[in-house]
Amino acid sequence: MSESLPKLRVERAWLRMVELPLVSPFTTSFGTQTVRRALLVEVEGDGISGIGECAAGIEPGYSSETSAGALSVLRDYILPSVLGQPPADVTGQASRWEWVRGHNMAKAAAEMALLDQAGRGAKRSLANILGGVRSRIGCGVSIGIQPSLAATLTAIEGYLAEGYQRIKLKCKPGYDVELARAVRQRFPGTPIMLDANSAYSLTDLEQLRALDEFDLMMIEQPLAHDDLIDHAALQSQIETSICLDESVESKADLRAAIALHSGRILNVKAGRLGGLLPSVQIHDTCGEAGWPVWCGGMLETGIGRAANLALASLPGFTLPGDTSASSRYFERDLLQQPFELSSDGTMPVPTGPGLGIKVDKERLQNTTVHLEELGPG
Ligand code: OSB
Ligand code: MG
Repeated sequence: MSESLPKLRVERAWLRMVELPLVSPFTTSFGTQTVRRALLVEVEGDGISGIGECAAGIEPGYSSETSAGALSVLRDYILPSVLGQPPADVTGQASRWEWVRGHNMAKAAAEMALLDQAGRGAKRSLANILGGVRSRIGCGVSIGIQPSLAATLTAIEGYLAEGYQRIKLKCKPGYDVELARAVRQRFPGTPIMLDANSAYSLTDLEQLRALDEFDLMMIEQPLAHDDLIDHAALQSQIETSICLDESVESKADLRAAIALHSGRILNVKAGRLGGLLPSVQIHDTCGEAGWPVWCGGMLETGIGRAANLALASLPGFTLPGDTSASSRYFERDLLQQPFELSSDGTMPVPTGPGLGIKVDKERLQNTTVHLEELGPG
Protein backbone atom coordinates (compact mmCIF):
# COMPACT_ATOMS: atom_id res chain seq x y z
CA MET A 1 0.00 0.00 0.00
CA SER A 2 2.11 2.89 -1.27
CA GLU A 3 -0.23 5.84 -0.73
CA SER A 4 -2.55 6.24 2.20
CA LEU A 5 -6.26 5.60 1.90
CA PRO A 6 -8.96 8.17 2.68
CA LYS A 7 -10.43 8.40 6.15
CA LEU A 8 -14.12 7.60 5.83
CA ARG A 9 -17.14 7.03 8.02
CA VAL A 10 -19.40 4.01 8.10
CA GLU A 11 -22.87 5.47 8.61
CA ARG A 12 -25.06 2.59 7.51
CA ALA A 13 -24.60 -1.05 6.68
CA TRP A 14 -26.67 -3.85 5.22
CA LEU A 15 -26.33 -7.59 5.61
CA ARG A 16 -27.72 -9.48 2.67
CA MET A 17 -27.91 -13.22 2.11
CA VAL A 18 -28.09 -14.34 -1.50
CA GLU A 19 -28.50 -17.82 -2.91
CA LEU A 20 -27.21 -18.79 -6.34
CA PRO A 21 -27.58 -22.36 -7.59
CA LEU A 22 -24.30 -23.91 -8.75
CA VAL A 23 -24.17 -25.17 -12.34
CA SER A 24 -23.14 -28.57 -10.96
CA PRO A 25 -22.90 -30.04 -7.46
CA PHE A 26 -19.49 -29.47 -5.82
CA THR A 27 -18.37 -32.48 -3.78
CA THR A 28 -15.36 -32.52 -1.48
CA SER A 29 -14.17 -34.89 1.22
CA PHE A 30 -16.36 -32.87 3.65
CA GLY A 31 -19.64 -32.72 1.73
CA THR A 32 -21.62 -31.66 -1.33
CA GLN A 33 -22.73 -28.13 -2.17
CA THR A 34 -25.44 -27.44 -4.75
CA VAL A 35 -25.95 -23.78 -4.01
CA ARG A 36 -23.71 -20.87 -3.08
CA ARG A 37 -25.29 -19.04 -0.16
CA ALA A 38 -23.25 -15.88 0.13
CA LEU A 39 -23.46 -13.26 2.83
CA LEU A 40 -22.85 -9.79 1.42
CA VAL A 41 -21.86 -6.75 3.47
CA GLU A 42 -22.79 -3.36 2.10
CA VAL A 43 -21.53 -0.18 3.75
CA GLU A 44 -22.22 3.48 3.17
CA GLY A 45 -20.56 6.58 4.59
CA ASP A 46 -19.58 10.07 3.43
CA GLY A 47 -21.74 9.41 0.37
CA ILE A 48 -19.62 6.46 -0.78
CA SER A 49 -20.73 2.85 -0.77
CA GLY A 50 -18.83 -0.41 -0.73
CA ILE A 51 -19.65 -4.09 -0.94
CA GLY A 52 -17.95 -7.26 0.29
CA GLU A 53 -18.64 -10.99 0.18
CA CYS A 54 -18.16 -13.40 3.04
CA ALA A 55 -16.35 -16.61 2.07
CA ALA A 56 -18.19 -18.78 4.60
CA GLY A 57 -20.34 -21.60 3.31
CA ILE A 58 -23.64 -22.93 4.64
CA GLU A 59 -22.15 -25.66 6.85
CA PRO A 60 -19.04 -25.61 9.06
CA GLY A 61 -17.36 -28.47 7.13
CA TYR A 62 -14.41 -26.51 5.75
CA SER A 63 -13.80 -24.35 8.82
CA SER A 64 -15.81 -23.43 11.90
CA GLU A 65 -17.49 -20.49 10.17
CA THR A 66 -20.91 -20.50 8.49
CA SER A 67 -22.75 -17.80 6.56
CA ALA A 68 -25.45 -17.63 9.26
CA GLY A 69 -22.85 -17.41 12.04
CA ALA A 70 -20.96 -14.68 10.16
CA LEU A 71 -24.20 -12.75 9.78
CA SER A 72 -24.79 -12.79 13.51
CA VAL A 73 -21.20 -11.81 14.41
CA LEU A 74 -21.18 -9.01 11.83
CA ARG A 75 -24.54 -7.71 13.06
CA ASP A 76 -23.79 -7.93 16.77
CA TYR A 77 -20.06 -7.21 17.06
CA ILE A 78 -18.02 -6.42 13.95
CA LEU A 79 -20.15 -3.76 12.24
CA PRO A 80 -21.22 -2.09 15.53
CA SER A 81 -17.48 -1.59 16.20
CA VAL A 82 -17.24 0.76 13.19
CA LEU A 83 -20.78 2.14 12.68
CA GLY A 84 -21.03 5.80 13.69
CA GLN A 85 -17.39 6.03 14.72
CA PRO A 86 -15.12 8.91 13.66
CA PRO A 87 -13.65 8.68 10.13
CA ALA A 88 -10.73 6.28 9.73
CA ASP A 89 -8.81 4.57 6.97
CA VAL A 90 -9.42 0.87 6.41
CA THR A 91 -6.58 -0.19 8.72
CA GLY A 92 -7.99 2.08 11.42
CA GLN A 93 -11.51 0.71 10.95
CA ALA A 94 -10.29 -2.90 11.01
CA SER A 95 -8.38 -2.23 14.24
CA ARG A 96 -11.76 -1.44 15.84
CA TRP A 97 -12.89 -5.06 15.48
CA GLU A 98 -9.52 -6.60 16.29
CA TRP A 99 -10.85 -7.40 19.78
CA VAL A 100 -13.19 -9.98 18.24
CA ARG A 101 -11.48 -13.37 18.40
CA GLY A 102 -11.67 -15.59 15.35
CA HIS A 103 -14.46 -15.10 12.78
CA ASN A 104 -11.89 -14.36 10.09
CA MET A 105 -14.35 -14.73 7.20
CA ALA A 106 -16.81 -12.33 8.82
CA LYS A 107 -14.04 -9.76 9.37
CA ALA A 108 -12.73 -10.22 5.84
CA ALA A 109 -16.19 -9.52 4.39
CA ALA A 110 -16.43 -6.23 6.29
CA GLU A 111 -12.88 -5.31 5.30
CA MET A 112 -13.63 -6.03 1.62
CA ALA A 113 -16.61 -3.66 1.75
CA LEU A 114 -14.48 -0.94 3.36
CA LEU A 115 -11.69 -1.41 0.80
CA ASP A 116 -14.27 -1.12 -1.99
CA GLN A 117 -15.60 2.06 -0.37
CA ALA A 118 -12.08 3.49 0.10
CA GLY A 119 -11.06 2.57 -3.44
CA ARG A 120 -14.14 4.29 -4.84
CA GLY A 121 -13.40 7.32 -2.68
CA ALA A 122 -9.77 7.50 -3.81
CA LYS A 123 -10.55 6.39 -7.39
CA ARG A 124 -8.03 3.57 -7.01
CA SER A 125 -8.51 -0.06 -7.91
CA LEU A 126 -8.24 -2.70 -5.20
CA ALA A 127 -5.27 -4.22 -7.05
CA ASN A 128 -3.52 -0.86 -6.94
CA ILE A 129 -4.27 -0.47 -3.23
CA LEU A 130 -2.95 -3.95 -2.41
CA GLY A 131 0.22 -3.56 -4.49
CA GLY A 132 -0.68 -5.64 -7.53
CA VAL A 133 1.80 -5.84 -10.38
CA ARG A 134 -0.04 -7.96 -12.96
CA SER A 135 -2.91 -7.02 -15.24
CA ARG A 136 -3.94 -10.61 -16.02
CA ILE A 137 -4.12 -13.68 -13.77
CA GLY A 138 -3.34 -17.26 -14.75
CA CYS A 139 -6.35 -19.37 -13.79
CA GLY A 140 -6.91 -22.93 -12.73
CA VAL A 141 -10.08 -24.78 -11.89
CA SER A 142 -11.07 -26.85 -8.87
CA ILE A 143 -13.07 -29.95 -9.80
CA GLY A 144 -15.17 -31.68 -7.17
CA ILE A 145 -15.31 -35.42 -6.62
CA GLN A 146 -17.25 -36.86 -9.58
CA PRO A 147 -19.55 -39.91 -9.69
CA SER A 148 -16.94 -41.83 -11.71
CA LEU A 149 -13.41 -41.67 -13.09
CA ALA A 150 -14.87 -41.33 -16.58
CA ALA A 151 -16.88 -38.29 -15.47
CA THR A 152 -13.71 -36.77 -14.00
CA LEU A 153 -11.80 -37.22 -17.25
CA THR A 154 -14.66 -35.67 -19.22
CA ALA A 155 -14.81 -32.70 -16.87
CA ILE A 156 -11.05 -32.15 -17.14
CA GLU A 157 -11.24 -32.31 -20.93
CA GLY A 158 -13.91 -29.63 -20.97
CA TYR A 159 -12.02 -27.25 -18.70
CA LEU A 160 -8.74 -27.74 -20.59
CA ALA A 161 -10.58 -26.93 -23.81
CA GLU A 162 -11.70 -23.66 -22.20
CA GLY A 163 -8.05 -22.84 -21.50
CA TYR A 164 -7.60 -23.43 -17.76
CA GLN A 165 -3.88 -23.61 -16.93
CA ARG A 166 -4.07 -26.19 -14.18
CA ILE A 167 -6.49 -28.73 -12.83
CA LYS A 168 -7.17 -29.26 -9.14
CA LEU A 169 -8.99 -32.43 -8.22
CA LYS A 170 -10.68 -33.01 -4.92
CA CYS A 171 -9.69 -36.36 -3.47
CA LYS A 172 -10.31 -38.52 -0.41
CA PRO A 173 -9.07 -41.87 0.91
CA GLY A 174 -9.92 -44.50 -1.70
CA TYR A 175 -10.35 -41.85 -4.42
CA ASP A 176 -6.74 -40.84 -4.90
CA VAL A 177 -4.06 -43.13 -6.38
CA GLU A 178 -6.28 -44.58 -9.10
CA LEU A 179 -7.61 -41.12 -9.81
CA ALA A 180 -4.12 -39.69 -10.19
CA ARG A 181 -3.00 -42.63 -12.34
CA ALA A 182 -5.96 -42.37 -14.72
CA VAL A 183 -5.70 -38.62 -15.03
CA ARG A 184 -1.92 -38.68 -15.54
CA GLN A 185 -2.25 -41.39 -18.20
CA ARG A 186 -4.81 -39.39 -20.15
CA PHE A 187 -3.21 -35.95 -19.62
CA PRO A 188 0.55 -36.59 -19.38
CA GLY A 189 1.78 -33.00 -19.41
CA THR A 190 -1.07 -31.15 -17.70
CA PRO A 191 -0.35 -29.34 -14.42
CA ILE A 192 -2.40 -31.35 -11.92
CA MET A 193 -2.83 -31.14 -8.18
CA LEU A 194 -5.02 -32.74 -5.53
CA ASP A 195 -6.90 -31.21 -2.60
CA ALA A 196 -7.85 -33.55 0.26
CA ASN A 197 -9.49 -31.00 2.60
CA SER A 198 -8.02 -32.74 5.65
CA ALA A 199 -9.28 -36.24 4.82
CA TYR A 200 -6.10 -38.18 5.68
CA SER A 201 -3.98 -38.97 8.70
CA LEU A 202 -0.38 -40.17 9.04
CA THR A 203 -1.63 -43.76 9.01
CA ASP A 204 -2.34 -43.17 5.29
CA LEU A 205 1.36 -42.56 4.58
CA GLU A 206 1.59 -45.39 2.04
CA GLN A 207 -1.25 -44.06 -0.16
CA LEU A 208 0.10 -40.54 0.07
CA ARG A 209 3.58 -41.74 -0.84
CA ALA A 210 2.15 -43.66 -3.78
CA LEU A 211 1.08 -40.32 -5.26
CA ASP A 212 4.74 -39.34 -5.70
CA GLU A 213 4.98 -41.13 -9.03
CA PHE A 214 2.39 -38.91 -10.75
CA ASP A 215 4.35 -35.66 -10.86
CA LEU A 216 1.64 -33.66 -9.09
CA MET A 217 2.25 -29.93 -8.64
CA MET A 218 1.26 -30.35 -5.01
CA ILE A 219 -1.21 -31.94 -2.62
CA GLU A 220 -3.33 -29.47 -0.71
CA GLN A 221 -4.17 -29.94 2.97
CA PRO A 222 -3.87 -33.73 3.25
CA LEU A 223 -4.03 -33.84 7.07
CA ALA A 224 -6.12 -32.37 9.89
CA HIS A 225 -7.53 -28.86 9.51
CA ASP A 226 -5.65 -27.60 12.55
CA ASP A 227 -2.43 -29.61 12.21
CA LEU A 228 1.09 -28.45 11.42
CA ILE A 229 3.21 -31.10 13.16
CA ASP A 230 1.96 -34.13 11.24
CA HIS A 231 2.13 -32.19 7.98
CA ALA A 232 5.83 -31.61 8.70
CA ALA A 233 6.33 -35.33 9.33
CA LEU A 234 4.50 -36.14 6.11
CA GLN A 235 6.38 -33.56 4.03
CA SER A 236 9.69 -35.10 5.12
CA GLN A 237 8.53 -38.49 3.82
CA ILE A 238 6.93 -37.63 0.48
CA GLU A 239 8.32 -35.89 -2.61
CA THR A 240 5.10 -34.14 -3.61
CA SER A 241 4.99 -30.62 -2.19
CA ILE A 242 2.36 -30.00 0.46
CA CYS A 243 0.26 -26.87 0.04
CA LEU A 244 -1.46 -25.68 3.20
CA ASP A 245 -5.00 -24.33 3.18
CA GLU A 246 -7.14 -24.95 6.32
CA SER A 247 -4.15 -25.13 8.72
CA VAL A 248 -3.04 -21.53 8.20
CA GLU A 249 -5.50 -18.95 9.51
CA SER A 250 -3.07 -16.32 10.78
CA LYS A 251 0.44 -14.91 10.63
CA ALA A 252 1.27 -16.96 13.71
CA ASP A 253 0.11 -20.16 12.00
CA LEU A 254 2.22 -19.31 8.96
CA ARG A 255 5.31 -18.62 11.04
CA ALA A 256 4.91 -22.00 12.72
CA ALA A 257 4.32 -23.75 9.38
CA ILE A 258 7.47 -22.23 7.89
CA ALA A 259 9.56 -23.01 10.97
CA LEU A 260 8.31 -26.60 11.11
CA HIS A 261 8.50 -27.20 7.31
CA SER A 262 4.85 -28.25 7.35
CA GLY A 263 4.66 -27.62 3.60
CA ARG A 264 6.20 -25.60 0.79
CA ILE A 265 3.29 -23.68 -0.72
CA LEU A 266 0.35 -21.66 0.64
CA ASN A 267 -3.17 -21.33 -0.70
CA VAL A 268 -4.05 -17.73 0.18
CA LYS A 269 -7.73 -17.06 0.86
CA ALA A 270 -8.47 -13.63 2.27
CA GLY A 271 -11.55 -14.99 4.06
CA ARG A 272 -9.63 -17.67 5.94
CA LEU A 273 -6.87 -15.19 6.80
CA GLY A 274 -9.13 -12.43 8.16
CA GLY A 275 -8.88 -9.98 5.27
CA LEU A 276 -7.11 -8.76 2.18
CA LEU A 277 -4.63 -6.57 4.09
CA PRO A 278 -3.52 -9.45 6.38
CA SER A 279 -3.28 -11.59 3.22
CA VAL A 280 -0.82 -9.12 1.71
CA GLN A 281 1.39 -9.46 4.79
CA ILE A 282 1.11 -13.23 4.66
CA HIS A 283 2.05 -13.09 0.98
CA ASP A 284 5.13 -11.04 1.94
CA THR A 285 6.16 -13.51 4.65
CA CYS A 286 5.77 -16.41 2.21
CA GLY A 287 8.00 -14.57 -0.24
CA GLU A 288 10.72 -14.15 2.38
CA ALA A 289 10.49 -17.86 3.20
CA GLY A 290 10.61 -18.89 -0.46
CA TRP A 291 7.06 -20.25 -0.43
CA PRO A 292 5.15 -19.61 -3.65
CA VAL A 293 1.50 -18.74 -3.12
CA TRP A 294 -1.67 -18.92 -5.17
CA CYS A 295 -5.13 -17.54 -4.70
CA GLY A 296 -7.74 -19.99 -3.51
CA GLY A 297 -11.48 -19.63 -3.78
CA MET A 298 -14.66 -20.41 -1.86
CA LEU A 299 -17.09 -20.61 -4.79
CA GLU A 300 -17.53 -16.85 -4.54
CA THR A 301 -19.91 -14.82 -6.66
CA GLY A 302 -18.38 -12.18 -8.91
CA ILE A 303 -18.08 -9.86 -5.92
CA GLY A 304 -15.61 -12.01 -3.98
CA ARG A 305 -14.06 -13.11 -7.28
CA ALA A 306 -13.12 -9.50 -8.10
CA ALA A 307 -11.26 -9.26 -4.79
CA ASN A 308 -9.51 -12.58 -5.45
CA LEU A 309 -8.30 -11.36 -8.85
CA ALA A 310 -6.94 -8.17 -7.29
CA LEU A 311 -5.11 -10.15 -4.61
CA ALA A 312 -3.72 -12.59 -7.18
CA SER A 313 -2.09 -9.70 -9.02
CA LEU A 314 0.58 -9.42 -6.30
CA PRO A 315 4.09 -10.57 -7.27
CA GLY A 316 4.26 -13.70 -5.10
CA PHE A 317 1.19 -15.28 -6.72
CA THR A 318 3.27 -17.23 -9.20
CA LEU A 319 1.00 -20.29 -9.50
CA PRO A 320 -2.42 -20.43 -11.20
CA GLY A 321 -5.17 -20.22 -8.58
CA ASP A 322 -8.79 -21.27 -8.14
CA THR A 323 -9.91 -17.99 -9.70
CA SER A 324 -12.23 -19.47 -12.31
CA ALA A 325 -14.74 -17.78 -14.61
CA SER A 326 -18.31 -17.00 -13.51
CA SER A 327 -19.64 -19.72 -15.83
CA ARG A 328 -17.74 -22.42 -13.91
CA TYR A 329 -20.01 -21.71 -10.94
CA PHE A 330 -23.24 -19.99 -12.01
CA GLU A 331 -25.70 -19.79 -14.87
CA ARG A 332 -25.83 -16.09 -14.10
CA ASP A 333 -23.48 -14.22 -11.77
CA LEU A 334 -24.36 -11.11 -9.76
CA LEU A 335 -22.49 -8.83 -12.18
CA GLN A 336 -23.52 -6.91 -15.26
CA GLN A 337 -20.40 -8.37 -16.90
CA PRO A 338 -19.49 -11.92 -15.82
CA PHE A 339 -15.83 -12.85 -15.42
CA GLU A 340 -14.73 -14.67 -18.55
CA LEU A 341 -11.67 -16.80 -19.20
CA SER A 342 -9.52 -15.99 -22.22
CA SER A 343 -8.39 -18.90 -24.37
CA ASP A 344 -4.89 -18.50 -22.88
CA GLY A 345 -6.34 -19.34 -19.46
CA THR A 346 -6.08 -15.86 -17.98
CA MET A 347 -8.57 -13.37 -16.63
CA PRO A 348 -8.15 -9.60 -16.42
CA VAL A 349 -7.64 -7.90 -13.06
CA PRO A 350 -10.42 -5.33 -12.60
CA THR A 351 -9.12 -1.78 -13.07
CA GLY A 352 -12.10 0.35 -11.99
CA PRO A 353 -12.25 2.02 -8.56
CA GLY A 354 -12.56 -0.35 -5.59
CA LEU A 355 -13.59 -3.86 -6.63
CA GLY A 356 -14.07 -2.48 -10.15
CA ILE A 357 -17.34 -4.31 -10.75
CA LYS A 358 -20.91 -3.32 -11.58
CA VAL A 359 -23.42 -5.36 -9.61
CA ASP A 360 -26.55 -6.42 -11.52
CA LYS A 361 -29.17 -4.89 -9.18
CA GLU A 362 -32.03 -6.94 -10.53
CA ARG A 363 -30.12 -10.20 -10.20
CA LEU A 364 -29.09 -9.18 -6.69
CA GLN A 365 -32.70 -8.55 -5.72
CA ASN A 366 -33.91 -11.80 -7.26
CA THR A 367 -31.33 -13.90 -5.42
CA THR A 368 -31.75 -12.20 -2.02
CA VAL A 369 -33.23 -14.44 0.65
CA HIS A 370 -32.59 -12.16 3.63
CA LEU A 371 -31.77 -8.47 4.08
CA GLU A 372 -31.31 -6.33 7.15
CA GLU A 373 -30.16 -2.76 7.72
CA LEU A 374 -27.93 -1.53 10.53
CA GLY A 375 -27.76 2.11 11.56
CA PRO A 376 -25.32 3.98 13.80
CA GLY A 377 -25.37 2.97 17.45
O1 OSB B 1 -10.52 -26.30 -0.16
O2 OSB B 1 -10.05 -24.88 -1.65
C1 OSB B 1 -10.89 -25.48 -0.99
C2 OSB B 1 -14.39 -24.53 -2.21
C3 OSB B 1 -15.06 -24.41 -1.01
C4 OSB B 1 -14.39 -24.69 0.15
C5 OSB B 1 -13.04 -25.06 0.13
C6 OSB B 1 -12.36 -25.14 -1.06
C7 OSB B 1 -13.06 -24.92 -2.26
C8 OSB B 1 -12.48 -25.07 -3.58
C9 OSB B 1 -13.13 -24.35 -4.73
O3 OSB B 1 -11.55 -25.80 -3.82
C10 OSB B 1 -12.39 -23.12 -5.11
C11 OSB B 1 -13.19 -22.26 -6.05
O4 OSB B 1 -13.26 -22.59 -7.24
O5 OSB B 1 -13.74 -21.23 -5.61
MG1 MG C 1 -8.41 -26.36 -0.22
